[in-house]
Amino acid sequence: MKMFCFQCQEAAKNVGCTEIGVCGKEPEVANLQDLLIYTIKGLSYVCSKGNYLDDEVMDYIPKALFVTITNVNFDKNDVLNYIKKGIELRERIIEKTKLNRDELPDCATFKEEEISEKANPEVVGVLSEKNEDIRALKELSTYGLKGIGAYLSHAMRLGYNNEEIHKFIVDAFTKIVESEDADELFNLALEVGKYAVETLALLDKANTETYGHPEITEVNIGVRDRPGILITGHDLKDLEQLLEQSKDSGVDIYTHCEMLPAHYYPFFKKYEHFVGNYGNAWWKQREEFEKFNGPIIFTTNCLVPPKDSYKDRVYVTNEVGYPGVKRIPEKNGVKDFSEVIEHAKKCPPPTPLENGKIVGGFAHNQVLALADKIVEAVKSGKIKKFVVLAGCDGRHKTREYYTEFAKALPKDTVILTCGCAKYRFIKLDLGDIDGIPRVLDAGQCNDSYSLAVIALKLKEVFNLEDINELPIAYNISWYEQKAVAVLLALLYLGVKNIVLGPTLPAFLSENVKKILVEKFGISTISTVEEDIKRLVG
Ligand code: SF4
Ligand code: SF3
Repeated sequence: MKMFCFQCQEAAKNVGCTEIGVCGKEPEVANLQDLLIYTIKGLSYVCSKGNYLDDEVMDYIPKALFVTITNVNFDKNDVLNYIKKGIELRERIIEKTKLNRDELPDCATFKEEEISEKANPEVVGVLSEKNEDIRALKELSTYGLKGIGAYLSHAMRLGYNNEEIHKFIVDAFTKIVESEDADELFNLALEVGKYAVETLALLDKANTETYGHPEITEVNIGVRDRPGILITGHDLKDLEQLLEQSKDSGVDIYTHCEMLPAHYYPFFKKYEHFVGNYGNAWWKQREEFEKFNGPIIFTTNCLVPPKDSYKDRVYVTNEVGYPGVKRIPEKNGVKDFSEVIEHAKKCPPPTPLENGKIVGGFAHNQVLALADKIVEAVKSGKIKKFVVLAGCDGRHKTREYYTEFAKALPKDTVILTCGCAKYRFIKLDLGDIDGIPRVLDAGQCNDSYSLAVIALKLKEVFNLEDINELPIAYNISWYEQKAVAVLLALLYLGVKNIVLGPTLPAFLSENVKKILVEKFGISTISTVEEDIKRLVG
C-alpha cells in the first residue's frame, strides 16, 4: 500500500485510494497530507492544554486544514512547508506555555528530521487507528473540521473572525487525539456540526456585509469577442481584487463552477467587464479549459491535474497548489494579478461552449423577500414540497441520477440548491410556479447557511415545532470535506431522513452507518422513481 485516503466520495471502489488518488493525488503528497493533519493535531494539543491561541496560530490552522481538502493542493513542497511551519509554531507554544514535553503525545513532539519516516500510511495515516468504528468517528469529525477550516479561511480573508471557533477546533483535535470512546466521539461529531453552523453564519455575514445580499440575477453563459480570464474556486476576495485590477485592461472576466454565484452580489455588478459564467462543474475542466484560450485562476478547490495543453495558463492563489503552475504574488493580503492580465491580452477570446442564461441569487434575503408569495403558494397547494438538491458534483456516471431526479420531480415541487451539484440541472428549463422559479439557487456550498435560514424561517412562519414537519425533503450529493461539514451542520440542526449520495462515505464503518440510520434516518439514493416516491410522495 503506497497511501491510504478515503476522505472523498470518489475513493477507489468506495473503499480507499491506495496506489494513487482517483483525484490524481500522488502517494507522496497523500502521505504528507496525513502528516500535516498529524501536525495540526499536535499543535492543537499544545494550544488546548496550554490554553493558548494567537493570531499566527489562528491564521495557520484553518489554512493548513484547507490544504488537505480534496482537489486543493497537489504540491508536496507546499504541504511540506505547512508541516514545517506547524512544527515551528508548536515548539514555540510548548516553550511559552511551559508544557511538560514528557507528557505530550508523539504528534506534539516529533521533529522535522522524522518527516520522511512518519509520512507513511501505516505510521500516521488513518489506518494507524486500528478500531474501525473509532477510526470512522474520528475521521468524520476530522473531515468536518477540514470543512470548517475552509469556510473560516474565507471569512478571515474578508476580515471576519471568531476566536471561539478556533478554540473549538483545537479542543476538538485534542479530543480526537485522546479519546477512544465511541459515544464521546459521536457527540464530538455533532458538536462539529454546531460549529459548522457558526462558521457558515460567520461567512454569510462576511460575504453579505462586504458584497451586499445576493439578488435575483440572470447570468450570461455565452462569450464576448475580447480575451478573457477565467476565475474558479470559492474566494470572492480574490475576484474583487482581480476585477479591480483588470477593469481598464480590455480583458473580460468570466466565472467558472463555484464562482458563478459571485454574479448574484450587488457589489460585483458595477464591473462592466465581468461578463458571465463559462463551463460547468469542476470535473469537466480538462475539456473546457482547453477551449477557454486564456488564463485560469484557481482560488480554491476543485483543481483537476491540468493537461499540458493549458497548464501554462493555470495560476493559483491561497491554499491551492500544483507542481509547475504559477502562484499569484501576494503582499499584505493584496494579490498582484498584473502578470495574468498581461498574459490574457496575448490570448485569443474564449471559444463559445453554449449560449443563454442561468438564473440564480436566491440566498436567504432574496427568498425571504418573496416569503409572502411562497407561503401563499404553499397554503394554496401550488407548491407541495421543497426539495433540497444541493452539494457537490462529481465525475461518476451514477451522478446522472441527479439530472434525472430533477427532471422527474412533480411540477408542484421547488428545488432549493447550492454548491456545484446544481450543474446537473441548473440549465434545464424546469419552469416556474406563479412566477417562482422551480430551481432556487442560493449560491456556493459556502452559502449552505442560506438554506438553513430559509428552512428555519418557514418553520417560524408555519408555526411548527419541529424542522422535520416542514414540507422539505433533503437529497444531498457530496464529494469533498466541506460537504461533510454541511452534513454535520444539518444533523446538528435536527434535520432527519437526509438522502446522501451517490454513495455513503467510505470512511463510515458499518456500525457508524447503523447509528446514523437509527438516529437520523440517513439513507442513500435508490432509483429516481423510488426516491421521488419516498421523498415527495
Ligand atoms: Fe482518493 Fe478522494 Fe483521497 Fe483523492 S481525496 S486520494 S480521490 S479518497
Ligand atoms: Fe464543488 Fe469542488 Fe464541493 Fe463547493 S467545487 S461544492 S466539489
